[in-house]
Amino acid sequence: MTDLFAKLALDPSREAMAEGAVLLRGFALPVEDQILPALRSVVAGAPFRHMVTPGGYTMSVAMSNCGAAGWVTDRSGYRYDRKDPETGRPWPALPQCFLALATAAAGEAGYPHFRPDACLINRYAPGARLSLHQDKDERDFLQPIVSVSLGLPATFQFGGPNRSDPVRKYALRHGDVVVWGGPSRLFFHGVPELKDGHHETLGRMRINLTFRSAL
Ligand SMILES: O=C(O)CCC(=O)C(=O)O
Ligand SMILES: [Mn+2]
Repeated sequence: MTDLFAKLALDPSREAMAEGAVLLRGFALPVEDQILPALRSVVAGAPFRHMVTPGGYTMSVAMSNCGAAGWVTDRSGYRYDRKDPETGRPWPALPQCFLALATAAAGEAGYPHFRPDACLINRYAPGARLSLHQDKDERDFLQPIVSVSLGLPATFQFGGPNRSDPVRKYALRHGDVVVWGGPSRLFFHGVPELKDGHHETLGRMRINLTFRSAL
């Protein structure tokens, strides 16, 4: 048992998902009053849009970004771009409370040196989904991914290094944070179709923030 696994065994709000991957239940709840207004101001400057994959498929998840770089896709490929292609302007800065939440979650999961420079913001309406994929457009795979769930609950599928590996399913709720890095940094993951429902603060949607060290 690694030190991290030993520590997790003592705390019921922490679930080990794989080596290097941990689910921190409710970790964002104490700061949701800061996160939600900051999110509103980010998306006022960089509105949600449905991007197109290189294969020509329009994604069901609407996306925006903040930070020094943003993840984008279009017919020419997937990449990080310092400018929002919709506005031609730099993405809104990473709010201080986003940075504090992401670095605290990473520290809790055993990655004390994580300094994200990109935050992809996903908005799922009922029926939206994100098929199984790896996060592999970042430059430094030694840095983890920190993923914050807000609003409607979702199922998170977390597999292994190959697309065909079996997936485990986790019910992610408002305020949950998943961190994966180290041996599981490139593990396949995805979100099947969001079920309809109503969340008391966000209504009929799920928002996910994923923090990356991209540049
Ligand atoms: O919405 C989620 O929980 C996962 C999002 C994700 O995997 C991504 O944005 O790359
Ligand atoms: Mn991903």
